[in-house]
Amino acid sequence: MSVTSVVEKWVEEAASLTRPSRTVWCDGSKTEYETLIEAMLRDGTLLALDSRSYPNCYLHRSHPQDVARTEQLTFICTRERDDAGPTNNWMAPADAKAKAGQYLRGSMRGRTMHVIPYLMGPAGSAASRVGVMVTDSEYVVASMHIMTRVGQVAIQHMRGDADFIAGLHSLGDLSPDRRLILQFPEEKLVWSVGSGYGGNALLGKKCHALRLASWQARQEGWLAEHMLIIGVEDPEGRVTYFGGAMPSASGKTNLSMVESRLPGWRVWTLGDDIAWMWVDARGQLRAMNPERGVFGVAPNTSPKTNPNAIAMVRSNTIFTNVAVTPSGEPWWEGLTPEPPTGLTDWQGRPWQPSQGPAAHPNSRFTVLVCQCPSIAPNWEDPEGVPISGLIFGSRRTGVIPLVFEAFDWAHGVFLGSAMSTETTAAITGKVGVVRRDPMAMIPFCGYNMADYFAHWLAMGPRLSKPPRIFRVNWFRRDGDGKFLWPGYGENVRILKWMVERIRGTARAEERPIGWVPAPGALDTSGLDVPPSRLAEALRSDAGEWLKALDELGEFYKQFGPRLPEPIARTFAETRRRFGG
Ligand code: OXD
Ligand code: MN
Repeated sequence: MSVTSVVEKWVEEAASLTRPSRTVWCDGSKTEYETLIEAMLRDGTLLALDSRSYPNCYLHRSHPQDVARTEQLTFICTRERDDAGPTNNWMAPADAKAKAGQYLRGSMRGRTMHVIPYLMGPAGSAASRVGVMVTDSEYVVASMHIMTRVGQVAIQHMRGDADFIAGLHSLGDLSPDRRLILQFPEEKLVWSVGSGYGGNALLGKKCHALRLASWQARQEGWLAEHMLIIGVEDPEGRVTYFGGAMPSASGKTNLSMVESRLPGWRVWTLGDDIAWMWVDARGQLRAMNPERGVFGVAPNTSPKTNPNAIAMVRSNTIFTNVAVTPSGEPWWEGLTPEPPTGLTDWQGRPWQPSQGPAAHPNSRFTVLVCQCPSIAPNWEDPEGVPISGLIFGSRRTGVIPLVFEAFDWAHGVFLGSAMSTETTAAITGKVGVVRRDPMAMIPFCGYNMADYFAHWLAMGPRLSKPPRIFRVNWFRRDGDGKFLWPGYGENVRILKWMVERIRGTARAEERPIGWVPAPGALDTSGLDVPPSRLAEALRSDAGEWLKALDELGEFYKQFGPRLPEPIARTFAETRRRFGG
């Protein structure tokens, strides 16, 4: 493989720190993938699943203390603390390297260091970016094959000798006590040690395509977002494209491949987790998915909640931490109404229902996105797709209505900045605790969040027709704890209203929080949701909102004068509209 001298030098430096016994350059070929799989089947890193019902599917069991992203061990390492901002963990670059250097020194002794040149984004796109990561984990190499475009194609897209994000990954001893996920945006560098799991270890994903890309995007005038990309097709065949930000494990993958319950309407999948967006020469916002695969949450994925995902994972899939049936099929909670008998749990032990879930709540599938039956034919268009609407969604039992629309771009940015959500198993820590998560980017914004809001605001005037911004909450419950809205395939009804708003045909009522569907404006034909229940799902209660705004005000305080004035102003206006 021909690479630039800067890449070579960096790989040599990584090797002199970690001391592998050999270095292998990955070419991204099918043969390479198959050789890795064979090696992992031999040493027990992977187990083959039933080859008739799940051809070329494998199970990986991670270390029981390494099952989710560890945000408390994730740092932004900028020279100035304020550049990381109050919502990120920060470490001075020299201190971070000294600390992680202890864990990385000699960590690959007796092992192979794989060098993975990878491309984020489709071949031929000016928006695609290159990374070169090294790792001592075969599981990571195989996963990177699925999640990114590996090999010479990456090197070909470098715009200069040093135009790449460098990523150093080593499993270390997998102990959380010696684990660090370090981003150095000023050096275009990631160091990750002590974890082999998902977003901690597949460096193209959260570390590169979100944390470092968001930093680069700010410098270069584009956006790197924790967003799905979908195309919504109406019965006349017209497609409207949306980006949608939702926190981890909050239905983003489900919405990205939703099977429509409305006759004549369909949803095309372009991406399920990350969107890179830019303004084209005509002032149109465009988006592309930098990833090539899906690293999706398995529990609660079923033929009812996400039939396309179920079809997608029937072949060529690496499952992580799911349970297995006696015939060697993967299983997780929610896949079937009742668990099959004789399950082996995610740690390889015979499972009893009294022992808690058989699959880990953050168990995953890793698979090429093009295997999804709803994949859009143009999902790899180098020019991206034109975005007409942006959706901010979070998981809230109360307060936040099912759907409403921002008054304008700045108000939409305010709504994004105001997002809070109930935590899930995608990160270690307590599940179900409300935390602030602006634009679903709290774990992924690589710089000061106040500057991030300012960057979003500054995009507005550059757009000739700014996308409409919508806020959704599928998770609102009634007084008995029951969901007010059926969700899943029925969410297409909400998408239809959005498309009609964009076209100027859907009716809405003005409320203090924005435009809410007018009675009868949401298509509920054939759906058993009485108008009173829908009204309850769409309600915004002044008392609840004023309390929520007080909490938001506390959150904003930490940014001091760095909080952009339009955000502070919109916040004050919203309070006033509620009579506060
Ligand atoms: C993910 C996450 O894996 O957000 O996508 O945790
Ligand atoms: Mn995600």
